[in-house]
Amino acid sequence: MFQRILVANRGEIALRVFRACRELGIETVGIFSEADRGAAYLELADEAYCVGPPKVCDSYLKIDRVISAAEIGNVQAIHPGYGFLAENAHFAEVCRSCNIEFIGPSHEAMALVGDKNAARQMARQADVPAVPGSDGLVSNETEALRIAHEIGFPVLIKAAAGGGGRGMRVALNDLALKSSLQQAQAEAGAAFGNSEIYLEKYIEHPRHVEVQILADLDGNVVHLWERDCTVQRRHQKLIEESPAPQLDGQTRAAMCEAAVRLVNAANYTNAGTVEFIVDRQGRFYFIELNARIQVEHPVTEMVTGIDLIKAQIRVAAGEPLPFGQEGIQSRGAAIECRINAEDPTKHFRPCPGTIQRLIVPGGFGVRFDSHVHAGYTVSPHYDSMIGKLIVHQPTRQEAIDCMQRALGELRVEGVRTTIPLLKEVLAHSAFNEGLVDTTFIERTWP
Ligand code: MV4
Repeated sequence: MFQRILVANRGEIALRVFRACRELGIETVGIFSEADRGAAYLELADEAYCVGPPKVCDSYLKIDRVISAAEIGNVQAIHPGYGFLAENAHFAEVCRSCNIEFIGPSHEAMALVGDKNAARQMARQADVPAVPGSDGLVSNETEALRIAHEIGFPVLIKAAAGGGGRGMRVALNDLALKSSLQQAQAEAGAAFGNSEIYLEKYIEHPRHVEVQILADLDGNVVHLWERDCTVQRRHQKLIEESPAPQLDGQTRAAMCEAAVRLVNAANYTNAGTVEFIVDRQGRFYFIELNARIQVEHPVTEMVTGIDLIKAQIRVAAGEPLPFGQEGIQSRGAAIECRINAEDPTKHFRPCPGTIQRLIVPGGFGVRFDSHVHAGYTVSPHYDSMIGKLIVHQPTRQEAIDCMQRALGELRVEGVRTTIPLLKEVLAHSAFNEGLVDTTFIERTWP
């Protein structure tokens, strides 16, 4: 097992990894930018090094500085968290070349699943349902029009190097497809340095359901059931839950088994999330494989009782998974609300500033993962999430009631937050009936 781990991240996920390491008896090295110097959560690391000025491109994303901190800190492994360098295959490769374990998949598997077209091809080979669409990349108009007529409009043009909602354009007819094609290729080239695109049938008003996976270095792959992340705005998730409401047992089992097949086919190891969309007829389609631990991992931890961060560290240290598939039961219902320092009345404009007063809820089945405290200044340099409120109860209704009670207790004074909107969503009949789709927020709160 590792003696020391560097956590190449900040905020609540850095704190989450510090905590898991402390419990495993592993020392931790933190990194911080000038904007995070002195932040309270860094005190929970054994030591911490400054990697640069506030801007992420000059600090948290500077591979040479992160590696230097790892060398100075004399660590055996690096946990990347999510975002930042978590899905940067080059960073994972640099770690390996410096004899530092990267706590995540191999850089080969990361690069493979990072190519959304290659991942789609692999899904089809692994008999995982993919959205009807092109059989590989599409380069010219003629080909695109032929495929569009085969699958029917509307179609989605997707960038192979995109993902997470980036590099996607909907085309409703031939004319739109012709003009969107060039624009999509140009945008993808500019944004990702890779203008390759592919086509998919646009599944309208889908639900967004993802399956948590863990795979060790001995070829054991298990799923830890699903999370429904449909309540989101502009690809920013607001509420996540498990089990997914309105998903019948057969579909759930088929989706989880498909996720395991795909992870096996990709030779993927450590934690990952296989993302699907579900259409209104209840059919599910593979979309992409996220090669990182996700913000919403606590939802799965609550219903399965498994600490995913500890599991990641153990797998990276070469330990076999301590459980088989039959040992992973999902119990009760868990919901997570992301608490962002944003103003819902001003188009979710980020609201940096100093938290004057913080009152955190508690009680049976309530968890609050956050790095903030009274006096903490929310920086404008980083994303606006200041914490995650998670509840776990025997049933979904009790979880909703518990979340409403906990949101009622949560006080964040000094910055505007998404708490008022979250309360409204949880009170909405469509949410209570589990009948929302990915356009719910934009449609209901235009
Ligand atoms: C789709 C889709 C509908 N049809 N693909 C969004 C980001 C990435 N995770 C994949 N995503 C989607 N891919 C096809 N063929 C719907 C989504 C989608 C979505 C799209 C627009 C607005 C919000 C969305 C939220 C989740 C998924």
